[in-house]
Amino acid sequence: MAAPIRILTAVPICDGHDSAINTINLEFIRHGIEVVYLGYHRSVGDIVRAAIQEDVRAIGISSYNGGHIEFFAEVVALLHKKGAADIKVFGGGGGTITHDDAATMRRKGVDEIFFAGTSLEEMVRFVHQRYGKPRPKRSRAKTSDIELAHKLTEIEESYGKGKRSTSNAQRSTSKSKTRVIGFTGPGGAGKTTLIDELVLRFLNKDPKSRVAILRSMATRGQAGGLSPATQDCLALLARSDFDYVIIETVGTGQEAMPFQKNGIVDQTVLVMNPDYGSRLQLQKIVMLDLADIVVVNKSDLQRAKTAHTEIEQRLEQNRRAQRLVDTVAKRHRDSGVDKLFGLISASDKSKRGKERKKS
Ligand code: B12
Repeated sequence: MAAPIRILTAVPICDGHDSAINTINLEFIRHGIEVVYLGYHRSVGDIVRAAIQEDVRAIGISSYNGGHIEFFAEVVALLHKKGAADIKVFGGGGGTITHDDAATMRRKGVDEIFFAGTSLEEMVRFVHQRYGKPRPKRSRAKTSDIELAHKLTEIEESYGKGKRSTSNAQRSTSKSKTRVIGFTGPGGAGKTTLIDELVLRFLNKDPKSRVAILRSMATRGQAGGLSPATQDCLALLARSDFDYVIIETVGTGQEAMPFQKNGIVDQTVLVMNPDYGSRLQLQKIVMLDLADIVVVNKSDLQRAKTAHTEIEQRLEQNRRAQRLVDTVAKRHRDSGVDKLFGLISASDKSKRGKERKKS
């Protein structure tokens, strides 16, 4: 089976019109296109860096607030400068982008601009036809980011061609100095926001530290929250001199235990939303038995105190040294996130200490 087309979409800086792109994203996903949505108010630099790291085929930009001729052209120019000219650019923006503007934009390297009245089917057809062909053989990457991104794609695609998981991946990861931290939990619990806040703290503590985030890789049909290619991708990242690798699963269900079987992570964090229903629901959440740290995020919500007590009682049944932390990840400098960061770095120190003693 051909590998799914992966694209990145975004709305330019100083533009909050995200309603069109949200609809278009959903339609793309419904038609098997993998979409990495970067959000609105995004700079040229952010868009190009993410597109390179995610190794996408194309960038779709939705632009309403003007400046589109310059913005799209800067994206194309930066891609060229970074040696990533094989990533193409297309987009739209209602009546703001005129036909004359679109002609100028095409001359500056934009593949296509869609106007008001275009059907969603037409856009989906365009993406399949223009970006669906296998990539031509790519020349040697100019930067380590591009090289790493290409290798991760190769691994993902080898699984699409029927490759099975290997145990070598795990062995090579366990030898490396890289700490692997796995985040899981139901969709909407705030995993991504929490990871963003933790990464800020890692970088504040040591601006030179290298952090890789394997974030919600498309699972391509595999149940449980992780892509089948995760172990091999992780082994590659561990060999690529990162201090921390953070894996985030897609939103998982009650029976999911994404990290348990293969043992690829050093520490697991279960992120929960206080609104999980009745306390009986907690008995069914397998990760409550397995996680090293359980986080009740959104602890500013009314039900959070009750959730904390109920989860604490549930964890007591396990008689393990599990930790429970309350956070409000959307709040900068949240003391709960500081505490979580402390727990992660403390365990880091103790593990490194043990390794040093062993050697
Ligand atoms: C909805 C809307 C809003 C909503 C946005 C809600 C949201 N979260 O997106 C609200 C009310 C918040 C809003 C606010 C503002 N808006 Co407004 N808004 C619109 C409006 C009415 C519709 C845009 C829209 O979503 N259309 C629906 C989409 C699906 O259809 P479409 O635009 O025709 O797009 C087609 C194609 O272009 C294609 N397409 C679009 N994007 C992409 C991307 C890709 C990748 C692809 C493949 C295709 C594609 O898809 C559609 C297919 O048919 C337009 C007017 C208009 N008619 O365009 C003004 C408009 C864009 N807004 C405008 C302005 C000025 C503002 C404000 C600055 C107003 C103010 N002073 O506060 C603020 C700015 C907000 C901000 N933070 O940026 C101006 C922009 C003028 C300009 N560029 O010079 C417009 C043009 C209205 C006008 N005539 O003055 N706005």
